[in-house]
Amino acid sequence: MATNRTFTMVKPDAVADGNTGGILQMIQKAGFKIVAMKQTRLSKETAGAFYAVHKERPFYGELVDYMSSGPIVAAILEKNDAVADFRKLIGATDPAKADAGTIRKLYAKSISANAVHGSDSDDNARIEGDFFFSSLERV
Ligand code: IDP
Ligand code: MG
Repeated sequence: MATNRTFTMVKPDAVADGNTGGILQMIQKAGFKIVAMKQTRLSKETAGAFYAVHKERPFYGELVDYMSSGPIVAAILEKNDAVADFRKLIGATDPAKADAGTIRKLYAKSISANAVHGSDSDDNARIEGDFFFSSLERV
């Protein structure tokens, strides 16, 4: 089914390295419109809540520490087939397995510090967008 919104974050390593602009340019050139965007910083508590679905995974503690280690840029994106097309644009979780031309191939450092987040379903895109943005913060 064609759906039109997804949620992304530029993760702390990519923001710290000055890659926010390059990543946003790739996103816009791929045809995604920015519906909402802000730079903010997650606490351990908010990072833990955002990634609660991964609570039982062995890397959860590392993930929470990493995602609260510095500023992130959060955004809601709009495009036909937004969730699936954005997953294609970012590439595999592990940058060593990401296709050439994907954001993670270009900017990710490791399977943990992998430059960007992308929602994995329409339901999660809505939940994740609502986690960061009020209706007043969207166009
Ligand atoms: P995704 O971001 O490609 O959807 P998920 O499996 O949902 O990947 O994992 C969420 C995040 O957790 C990843 O983006 C990455 O930052 C981190 N992560 C995933 N697998 C590992 C791992 O094996 N070691 C360390 N961190 C991981
Ligand atoms: Mg995921």
